[in-house]
Amino acid sequence: MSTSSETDHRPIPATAPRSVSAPAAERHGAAYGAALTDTALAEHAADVLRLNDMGGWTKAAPLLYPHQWSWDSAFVAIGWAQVDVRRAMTEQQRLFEAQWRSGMVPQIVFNPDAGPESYFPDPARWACELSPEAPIGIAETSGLCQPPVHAIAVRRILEVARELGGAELADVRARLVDLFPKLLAWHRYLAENRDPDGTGLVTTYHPWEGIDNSPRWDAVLARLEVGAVPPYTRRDVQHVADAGQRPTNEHYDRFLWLLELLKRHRYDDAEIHLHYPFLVKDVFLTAVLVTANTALREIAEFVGASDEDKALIDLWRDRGRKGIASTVDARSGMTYDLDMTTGAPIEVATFAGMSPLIDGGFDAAQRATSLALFDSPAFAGHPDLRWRMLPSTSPESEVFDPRNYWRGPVWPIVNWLYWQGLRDGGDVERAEELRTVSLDALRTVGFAEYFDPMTGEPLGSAMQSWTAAVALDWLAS
Ligand code: 9WN
Repeated sequence: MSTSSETDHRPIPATAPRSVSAPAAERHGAAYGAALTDTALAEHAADVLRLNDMGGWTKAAPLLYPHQWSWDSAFVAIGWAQVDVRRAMTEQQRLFEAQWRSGMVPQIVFNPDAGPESYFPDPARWACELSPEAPIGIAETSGLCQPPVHAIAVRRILEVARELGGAELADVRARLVDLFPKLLAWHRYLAENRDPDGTGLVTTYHPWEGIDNSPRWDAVLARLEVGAVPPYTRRDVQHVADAGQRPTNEHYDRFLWLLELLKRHRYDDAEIHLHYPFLVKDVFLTAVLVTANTALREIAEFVGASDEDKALIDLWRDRGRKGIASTVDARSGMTYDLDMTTGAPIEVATFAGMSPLIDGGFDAAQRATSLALFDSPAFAGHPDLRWRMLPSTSPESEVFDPRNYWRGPVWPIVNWLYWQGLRDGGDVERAEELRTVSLDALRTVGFAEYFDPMTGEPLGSAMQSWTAAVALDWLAS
């Protein structure tokens, strides 16, 4: 498999040798081929993980993302579990070495060998040493976090280890005893520091906390009064075929202005909640935390955690479910984020609107409403979609843009989370259909970061680790 270009989404036929160079004309929209066998697809996916493997941790993508990203790393561990279960555990342990004292697991753990030009913003711009909570001397990180997929990943690792038994299971068990308190501290950070009023809803501070240029943030970003942002050079646009697949410069200025404000508050959660202009109760982040708590509860049982810890996890999970229920819009049935500055719901039709489907334990009637929306023409049931998968923004929305990042393209990892929630909630047939079409899509699109929902054109980075990882898990499930 060539590593020459991250925009090189060229096909790999079932019989192709690993290193081939393809003409530029083949780069986009080309098919791996529906005929690719499951074994060959799994082999190619494992190759992507090996290609991005930095020895104990995995780059999110070869060039665009040369560091360890938090939720990428969790998905990556889910993929590694199918290749090497011990390596999967190491992935999560390495990430948690960079955990902040507050419990926060940082969005990015920087590779000290990659150099300041490898990605922007770099550690100097983040200046995390301003916070007494940062892991100074241990790792250089960013000062934000991302959705807590980690306990979900660890539960999956445990499942695989249980199937393997023997030395593998013993190894995973020993390492889990060490990791469990760190996972608990991470969930405590989200449940307390990111929800000081105990609403059950997690506050997000920045688009970089996962869903970068989603139209969910447009109104909040638009009303920011952007002050002096120190000069910067974007690196991201150098690694994609065209800048139209990435956030605009206007958005980048706003992202960086928010970063300046976070630094002024020394990344202090209490101060941020009082004085900062981007505070959104995030339904997607919250729903992921709910299902991560469901997973953590199972892990707690396995490691023999105290009754007190188990009760705490139950409390966080139940509070999260209630929080999500409070965001359901009576008219549309969608769950909407809450803009804490105005107190108003953010009524934009994105994948986050069906968040009750992400955890199997949400109220059955609400799940039915969410599933009907999921399959409606507003989302996966839109007649022009190439595959019946969930696009990041509704194709019926006026802001839908099928090639721009989180404003329309399909993200396989998001579909993986919905697939898991459908399965766990008992919508087994729908889950199975989603798994099958997702694999069909990946056979054709390859392991692109995201793709055009209508044409299937691969977009963003090629050889994106987490896309390969979910393919491996879907193949094994
Ligand atoms: C900023 C690594 C990350 C993902 C995010 C995705 C994108 C980064 C960027 O890539 O964000 O974190 O530079 O655009 O939006 O979800 O974790 O894959």
